[in-house]
Amino acid sequence: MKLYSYFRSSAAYRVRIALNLKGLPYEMVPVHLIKDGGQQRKPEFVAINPQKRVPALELSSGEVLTQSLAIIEYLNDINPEPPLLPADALERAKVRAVAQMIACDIHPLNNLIALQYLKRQLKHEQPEIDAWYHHWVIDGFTAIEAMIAPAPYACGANVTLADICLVPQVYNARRLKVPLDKFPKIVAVDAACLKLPAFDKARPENQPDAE
Ligand SMILES: N[C@@H](CCC(=O)N[C@@H](CS)C(=O)NCC(=O)O)C(=O)O
Repeated sequence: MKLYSYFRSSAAYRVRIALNLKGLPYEMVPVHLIKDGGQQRKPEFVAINPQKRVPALELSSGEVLTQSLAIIEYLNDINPEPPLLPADALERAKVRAVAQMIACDIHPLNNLIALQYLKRQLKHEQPEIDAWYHHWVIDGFTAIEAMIAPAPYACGANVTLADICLVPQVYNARRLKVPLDKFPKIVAVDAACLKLPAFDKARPENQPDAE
């Protein structure tokens, strides 16, 4: 399999964690989201993912999957061990809720393309953009903090899709200097996850394209 990735992309980071947890080997194809006006906009990459975003996962069949949550659920379906979602339907819905709070509610407001639009098209100043970023992370993290009980992972004793989404979002928040002191549970889950080799190996700074 080939993973089209960018070291700082939190959506690609999620898929790297899942591939590592499943012990699946993959070839990394870096797509630099800034250099050359964004390599995701080059025709070669648009042919792979018309949405011009990473991650994209090319399977050995040549089929390409996009959208980190869809990719991770596919990997979980075809390689059930270790499970990334609980067997119980109620618990599974709770895990998906945390994952979607990050992937659907926080991340889209804060990802590169949204921040670039605020700056380039809407002409906002950097302090306003930083305030926007902080606002949506704090808003989302406040809700997640109330919903999780580290044990030691976000939804219990096993790593789930919730942790896979949370750790990259915490990385992102730290990089943009969001204060995390009001989120001790989130910080504890992040620390527990990063002790695992699958998470550690997926860290942005451990990627071949890291700068
Ligand atoms: N919902 C998508 C989000 C993918 C996404 O937005 N990726 C960002 C990087 S984290 C990207 O490629 N952005 C391209 C750009 O900013 O031009 C997923 O979960 O895969």
